[in-house]
This record gives sequence, structure tokens and C-alpha cells, in this order.
Amino acid sequence: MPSLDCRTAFISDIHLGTRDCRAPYLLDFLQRLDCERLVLVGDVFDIWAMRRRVVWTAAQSKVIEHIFALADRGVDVVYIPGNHDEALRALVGTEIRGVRILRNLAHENADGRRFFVSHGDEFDDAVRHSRVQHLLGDMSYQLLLRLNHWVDTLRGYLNLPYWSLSAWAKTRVGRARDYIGRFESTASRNAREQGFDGYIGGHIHKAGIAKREGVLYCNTGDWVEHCTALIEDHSGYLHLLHWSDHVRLDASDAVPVDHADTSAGLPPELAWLGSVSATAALSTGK
Ligand SMILES: [Mn+2]
Repeated sequence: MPSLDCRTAFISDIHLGTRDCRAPYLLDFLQRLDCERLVLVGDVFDIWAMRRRVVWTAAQSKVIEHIFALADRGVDVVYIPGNHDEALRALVGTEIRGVRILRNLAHENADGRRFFVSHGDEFDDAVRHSRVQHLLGDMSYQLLLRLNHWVDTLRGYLNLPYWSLSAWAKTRVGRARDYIGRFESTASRNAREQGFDGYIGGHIHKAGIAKREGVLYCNTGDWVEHCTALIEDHSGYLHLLHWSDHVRLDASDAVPVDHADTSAGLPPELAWLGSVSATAALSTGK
């Protein structure tokens, strides 16, 4: 298996525990990854969705096993919980099997540039118009993801490559575009005001690298629609990888279909997650 040699890899918005999670793609990425530091930039688990219904697959278990295996191998694995896994913020400052859990991170690139790394939901209040609009947006987004699932299944039958309906819709809906623009500016300005050379985040499921507010804005994207990762090479340059494209090109390594375990319970190795989420739900009042 060819390896992906880099200094740092940033991934976010994996949404483990839901059927939207594209775990087989992520597993393929992780198995090839050869890095010094791996940063999980939030929404690794979708604990919100898991409170309603858990969809767990063998590939999702393997993703977790592989992340721990990287930590065992000496990779500095950092986990910054997001809003969908905010229950794990109760564990900030601790370590689980070599994975450091942090609220955010100051990452220094090989070329000396410093980046402020956070999930990004802390900018929601500054970015969104109103709570009601946000909820409506969230509901239609869920609907789009559902539709996306069916479109993808259909295209699979027709032997067409993966194409994301919700990704397509998002770039064409004016309000979503405004939201993304405001998010990028707010996050970048915040990083600049703290003296950083750039910002690295996730949350909005829109991967990108762009100059904003005088600093470099980077978004890792997600693994529910786009399958993207932000990579720092050994010289300190940042690159965006679109892993679903990569897998499609490499036909010898077809990604297997991820069959959902419909028994819908947390796997035993994740039982601790249930108790953490229950405790934190009380403390945050959400
Ligand atoms: Mn988020």
C-alpha cells in the first residue's frame, strides 16, 4: 500500500456513529498515513445524533482502532472535541491511550508559521443570524444529507462516481455562501488578533485554503460528504486532499461497502462514551 508521507494531518467532522460517516474512505486514508502529528479537529463522533440513533459499522470500529494504533506507533495524536462531540470537552487536558484531548491547539509548521487550530463552533454566535434560522438550516441540512445518501446509492447502481448533492446545493444557496464567508472572516480575524499566521478549523463542512483578513485560513472539510484532509508536508506547506477522488483513481484498491450494524447499540469498546455524554449533557444544559 503506497504511503502518504507528511509532517501533520488535520481531519475533522467524521460523524462516527451515523450512517452518513464515510468510514471506509477514512480508513483507507489512515492506513496510508505516515505522519508525525495527527490532529482530529472535532465532530469525530456525532454524539447528538447517537442519542437518537446509533449507526455503527465495522469500518467505524477500524477507524478508531487505527487512530489508537498511530498513537501507539509514536504519532502525536491530538483530539479537539467539536460541538457534536462536545461531551468530550469534559476530558480536555486528559489523555486516552496516548491521544491528547485539548480545547484547541497552537500548531507551528516546519517553516515556523503558527496556526490557531480549533473546531470552529465557537464562532457560531458571531456568524449566525438567529437561533431559529440556525435550527431551520440544520434541519434542511439533515434532509439534504438523507437525500444525498439515496442519490449516492442510486449512482452506485448506475456505476456513476460519487457526487454530493448537498455539497452541490451548499455552494449554490446564497445564504449558506454568506454563512461560509462570515465564518472564514471571523475565524481568520480571531487568529490574526491573537498573533497567529493562520487559522485551521472544521465545523462548516467546506474545505478550503485561502488568504483571509491578512492570514491563511484553512478548513479541513469533512468525512460525510467530501472526504477531505489538510496536510502539512515536511517543508511546512499545506495541501488539501480529496480522498474520494484518490480512491476512485486507484481502482486496484476499491473501497468496500460499509454495512451498517442495524442492532444499533454502541460497541462494547465505546461503552465509556455513553457515560461521558450523559454527564456532560447535564453540565452544559444542552
Ligand atoms: Mn461542528
